[in-house]
Amino acid sequence: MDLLKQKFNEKAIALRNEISDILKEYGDLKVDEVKLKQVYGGARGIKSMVWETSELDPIKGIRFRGYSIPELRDALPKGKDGKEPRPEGLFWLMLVGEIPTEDEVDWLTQEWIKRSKVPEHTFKVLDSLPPNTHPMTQFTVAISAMQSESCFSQRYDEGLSKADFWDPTYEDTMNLIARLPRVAAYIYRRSFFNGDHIQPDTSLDWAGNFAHMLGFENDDFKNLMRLYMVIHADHEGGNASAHTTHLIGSTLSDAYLSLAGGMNALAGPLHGLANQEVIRWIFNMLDALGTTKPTKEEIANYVNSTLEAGQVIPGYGHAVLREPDPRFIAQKRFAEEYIKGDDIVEVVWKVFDVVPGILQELGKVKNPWPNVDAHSGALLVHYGLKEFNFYTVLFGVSRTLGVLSALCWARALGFPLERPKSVTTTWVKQFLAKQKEAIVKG
Ligand code: HAX
Repeated sequence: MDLLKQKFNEKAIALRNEISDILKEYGDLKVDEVKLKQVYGGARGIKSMVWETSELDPIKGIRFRGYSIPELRDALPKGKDGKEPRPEGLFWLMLVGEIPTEDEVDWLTQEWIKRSKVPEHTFKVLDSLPPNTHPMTQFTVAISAMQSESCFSQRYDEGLSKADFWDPTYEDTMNLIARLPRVAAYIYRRSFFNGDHIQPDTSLDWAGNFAHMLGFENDDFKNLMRLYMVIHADHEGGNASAHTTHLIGSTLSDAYLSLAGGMNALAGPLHGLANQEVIRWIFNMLDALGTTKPTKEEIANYVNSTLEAGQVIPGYGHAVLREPDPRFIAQKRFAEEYIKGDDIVEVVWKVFDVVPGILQELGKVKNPWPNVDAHSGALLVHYGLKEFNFYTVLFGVSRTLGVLSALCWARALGFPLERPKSVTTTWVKQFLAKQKEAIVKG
């Protein structure tokens, strides 16, 4: 058993015992109350699942095992030039709750290289799709196609004890993460470069090699990929891609099928696809205004016309956050350090000055601030990655780190099938009638 797997198993056994004791003593304690507006309102804020790898605070934003993004940037082992954190380190942290050493991260890079061979039929399946198929569709098709390699599914068929569910889930997780950069790069090159594919460079780290296979050799772009893969990796359990992966996983679908479902959720414009929508919206605005340097007044007019057309401003708002997203701030910091003065980045910052005030004035938007997707496109465009409909695939590769480490935990802790209760509006009316009756009776 490899060191990471062994560490994970030890931590999991300890936590499983702790949870069992907690539930024995406190299992009947109430942790939440559910209001009718939450029942109709997308279950916002209802505490109803456990997610060990990260936690989201409305004000402070995301914490990965207690570490904020700036703290991670300091604490995690870095890429070649020592600037941006390597996603391998974040995966280690999410999985076992410890900041890894440089050697441990190097080991993980090597381990993923060893596991990175994508089954040949995956490419054939991809090649059978029209090249203009949306890259997210190609991505989920490829993940599903690789399911034929699932260790969990194979061992379950052979007869697997519940106590061992975590073991092949760990193997599936490691294999998937190792292979997805190649799959994503293959989709990119077939969709936009006539299938002129680039072979992996095994001397590079996971994110550096991903950048290389996409066709970007610039060291700063490799740094961007390291940062991008870190900040998009996890956002606690309730977001749509995480929750979908978790829900599907709870049926004991393997990591491939669970992840494919999660990625389909990520492909919605209110979630991960917003990164494509933001940059499109910005370029449409610049086209409409006929300038690459719009004034704040011009931006405000365009924002109002989008709202008047009954559309949302992509990249703004969040179901949980109530302050600017630290992932937006991390990308702003990157832009300030690496590419200050870029026209599109300047536009993103001006939009940031203008949009919150307008959304606040609408009076209904709970969070007028930018989210992660408001900035990412401008950085990618700067380095020449201008195929907007590929952006969510980058998000997806990163998000896999979080949702699959969480799936390992769900298996190790023996979480049951997820099955919340639904009600009908008839039930709601009867419930209200009984409440009124009770009030009248006094
Ligand atoms: N522009 C215009 N109106 C907005 C808005 C925005 N950016 N954000 C919220 N609103 C509106 C909602 O549409 C809703 O209007 P109605 O009552 O008329 O339906 C109202 O404000 C209240 O919504 P909310 O409670 O503030 O927000 P929700 O929790 O319901 O939704 C969303 C959160 C992220 C879906 C929402 O803010 C949105 O649509 N934003 C734009 C799309 C986007 O950027 N999505 C990416 C989010 C981050 C993410 O998951 N990345 O992957």
